[in-house]
Amino acid sequence: MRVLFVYPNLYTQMGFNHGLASLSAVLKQAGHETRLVNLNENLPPVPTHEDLWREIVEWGPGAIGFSCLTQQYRAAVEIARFLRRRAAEEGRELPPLVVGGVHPTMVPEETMAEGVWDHVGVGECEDALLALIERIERGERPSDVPNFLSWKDGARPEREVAPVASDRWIHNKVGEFPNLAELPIPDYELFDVQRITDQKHGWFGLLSSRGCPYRCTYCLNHKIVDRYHDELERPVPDLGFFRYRPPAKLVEEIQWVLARYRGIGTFIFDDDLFTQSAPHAIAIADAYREAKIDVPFVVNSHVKRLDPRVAKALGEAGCKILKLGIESGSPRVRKEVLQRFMTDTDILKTVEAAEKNGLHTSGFLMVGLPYETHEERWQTVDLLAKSGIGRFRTSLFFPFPGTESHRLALQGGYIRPEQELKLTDFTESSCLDFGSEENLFIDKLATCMPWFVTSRMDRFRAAPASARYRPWVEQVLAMDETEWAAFKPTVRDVDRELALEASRAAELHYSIRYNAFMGVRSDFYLAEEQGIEWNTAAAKPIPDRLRDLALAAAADEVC
Ligand code: B12
Ligand code: SF4
Repeated sequence: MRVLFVYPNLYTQMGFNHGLASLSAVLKQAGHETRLVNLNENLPPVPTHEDLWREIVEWGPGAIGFSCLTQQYRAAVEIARFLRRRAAEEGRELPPLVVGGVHPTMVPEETMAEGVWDHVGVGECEDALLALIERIERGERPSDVPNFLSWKDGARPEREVAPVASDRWIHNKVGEFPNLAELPIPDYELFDVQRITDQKHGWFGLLSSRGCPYRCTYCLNHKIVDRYHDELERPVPDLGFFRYRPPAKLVEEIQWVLARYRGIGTFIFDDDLFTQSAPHAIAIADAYREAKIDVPFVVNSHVKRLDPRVAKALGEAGCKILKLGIESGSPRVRKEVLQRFMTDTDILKTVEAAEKNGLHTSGFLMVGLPYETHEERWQTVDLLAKSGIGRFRTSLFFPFPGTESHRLALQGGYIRPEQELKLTDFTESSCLDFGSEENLFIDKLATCMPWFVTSRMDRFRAAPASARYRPWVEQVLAMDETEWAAFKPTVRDVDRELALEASRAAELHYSIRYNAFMGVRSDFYLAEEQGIEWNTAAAKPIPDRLRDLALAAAADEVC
């Protein structure tokens, strides 16, 4: 049967979607045909709703599958409503509309109550979607396929129904997690991967494992585990949540990818927690090195899960960046609000251990957390300054529906509902309200975090750049709302100037690089700008390295 996927990936990062690629590979392996309509403004021309309708009429799929995260969900509903209207106008029968992905998984009842979907997929759906498609192909209107919420007897209502009206649909239990050792290579060809890779300057996402043992309140994993635990009626360790692709299969996939696409400069392992199992991480790193894959890579790690042997194996295999969730510098907030049980010492030691092995460290931060005091926000700045981390990515906290953090934020009265619905991207503004003064401070902090951190580095070690950045931070802090609104658009230009002056003076600092929310340590970005391997440069002490780099930068300017 023909299955048309729709990825309403609007107003967000462009890209590839591992879930859709995996679903498509499984369907194709079973003899079905798939196509994708990928909606992203970075991949113009963006197909219009009419284009999508034409594709449906001309290609004649037997089912249409939407995949969405939360911020893409409203766009998906709008498209689905359009298709229903269009089909009615032309008197055509619309194939079943199926939706899956993170958002439907988190709030399946709400999604079903929308009244627009025929089937709502929950959790990992490789086996489930195949089963559903085969039943639809046989002319059935199934309502008993695991992982799906489906209308009783296929009787979808004409309009939205209250979520409590669940007597109208069947909420089937989830099936087992798919076995990654048996899944085919993801269907990269579903996407225009070459174009995406070119646009992403050679960054290419891979997945070597699924699952994570932690229960951070802002992440989907606690909800997934609870659902599988309740519905499969097994203790959590027996659910088999953490799975990985066998190293040989992964290497085969990487070699296929390298032979097929040009210009791949860095692989990003998108696994939730690449270093979770030391034997797995070492086996992958060793297989990567032994296969002589000459492409640097990036992994997600965890402050409590970086075995020294893993750090060493990763460094030797060509790992360039090791990402760590830090989120808040306040141990209280980490514990009570985020359920991240780690001390400041754990964070400092892991950063140090990684950098010692030539791994550039990258920290995820969330600014504007509920229940965080003003002083605790400054603790984040100080922890970063103290750690000397390689880079950090600052996001404004956004509580995703269905997570514990959403419940907490709601309970504390922090959420502005109209903002929550409006936001398509949480890098630009927050949907939480802390009062106008604190909201202003949070915006300044999120925008100028590299300046804040640089200005406090001399609290922990000799750091001449702190004196250079401090007056700017003071100036920013003194601005009222109007002054800040006028100054904010100039921040990146000012940052360039400041960074240039600090580099000329060989002063270690953080600068806004790559995008508006990334602060990068100067020894790394200067090495990169000059085509010097940071890993090699890292062998020298930082002051020597900076002097070399500043000299080289000055020479470049003269030329
Ligand atoms: C890799 C990743 C990325 C990658 C690639 C994103 C992608 N779309 O694939 C990049 C770096 C680009 C990225 C960016 C972002 N991400 Co991200 N990302 C992840 C991560 C770590 C893994 C996703 C993954 O590949 N999982 C494995 C695959 C196999 O699972 P899957 O995609 O969910 O698909 C399965 C099911 O959902 C289902 N399914 C999926 N589609 C469909 C369709 C149908 C019809 C059916 C039946 C089933 C179905 O079956 C699939 C196969 O098992 C997740 C965390 C996680 N564990 O999921 C966060 C996560 C998805 N990201 C998240 C966020 C917030 C973002 C950003 C908004 C961050 C930002 N501020 O920019 C952007 C959004 C970009 C975008 N539009 O995708 C959140 C989403 C939360 C939410 N409620 O929406 C997550 C869940 C992390 C979290 N905080 O909990 N991300
Ligand atoms: S460690 Fe990362 S992936 Fe695991 S639950 Fe926490 S946020 Fe999610």
